Amino acid sequence: MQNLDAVLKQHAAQSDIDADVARAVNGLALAAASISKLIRTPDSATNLGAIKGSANADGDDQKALDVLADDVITAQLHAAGVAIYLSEEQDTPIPLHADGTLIVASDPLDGSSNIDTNVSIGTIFSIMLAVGGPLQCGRDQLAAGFFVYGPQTTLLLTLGDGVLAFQMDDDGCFCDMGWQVALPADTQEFGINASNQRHWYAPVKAYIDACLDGRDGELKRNYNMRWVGSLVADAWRIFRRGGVFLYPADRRDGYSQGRLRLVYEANPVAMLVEQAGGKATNGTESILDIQPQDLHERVAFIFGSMNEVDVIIGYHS
Ligand code: FDP
Repeated sequence: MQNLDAVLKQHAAQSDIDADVARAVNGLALAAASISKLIRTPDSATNLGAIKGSANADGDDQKALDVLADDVITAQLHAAGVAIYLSEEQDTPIPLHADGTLIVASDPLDGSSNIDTNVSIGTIFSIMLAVGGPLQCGRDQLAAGFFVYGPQTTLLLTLGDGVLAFQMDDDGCFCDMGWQVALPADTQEFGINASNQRHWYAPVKAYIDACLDGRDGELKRNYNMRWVGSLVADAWRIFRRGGVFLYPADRRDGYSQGRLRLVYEANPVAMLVEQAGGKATNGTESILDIQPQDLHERVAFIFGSMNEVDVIIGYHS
């Protein structure tokens, strides 16, 4: 059992690029410790869920904590020598160091609509080589992960060879959680925002109908449903005990490619999923094989236990 510092030290010894990756991950861990502290500190004068008045690049309302988290991450990535920062909160790439070797993409505060509700929220990140430019396939990621600010502050991390789980202690140190992160291939648990049912396209509607039919339906087994409404919280549960997550494309205006963002939400989660033995798709194509055309583009996102994702892909073909 090793804490994050030891893992990063070993990684850094492998090559110059790995050393830069280790510095970037360390910077993100420092940022996460600060964000976690901000969230936990009682301060009636600071309403972290207050709308800041402007919408972000994607048209979502920016909350005070979105902006604070983005500032903290920018500062840490600058200190870590990163070349370019891609953020959900910024319209365009932020150049940090012309001679840096890495790009870091991040959703600084995922689950913003849950800030005021004391429900788990998080920070998602993806690390790529700077030479590839901002729009790279997820397959090219060097490392990826997400922090969850919940009852525990945690980190799921892949450096390209499996997935590690850490929990932050009171000193801001990320300690190995002592479990093997491996997604069970089978599951009978799905997560989807069912209020959008009337907008879904036929494949997703048919799959969820079959789940709800339970043992009497064509899938011939009973299902349970869980939906937190924070991607990081739903993903953490799925890494822990299996399941599938669906945020599909639907007929609503602005949802023709789903809701979640490819570059800094779906790609990092998909890399973790594949590294843990699961599968991530838009229904027809592997998330990690999609070539992004735009920094803030959305993607239909389905991931989780391999065999169940294959069932959902079957409904799309
Ligand atoms: P949020 O808008 O609160 O930041 O990333 C966007 C996200 O949350 C995900 O964390 C979450 O899974 C999804 O949106 C929830 O969307 P719905 O409210 O449409 O269900």
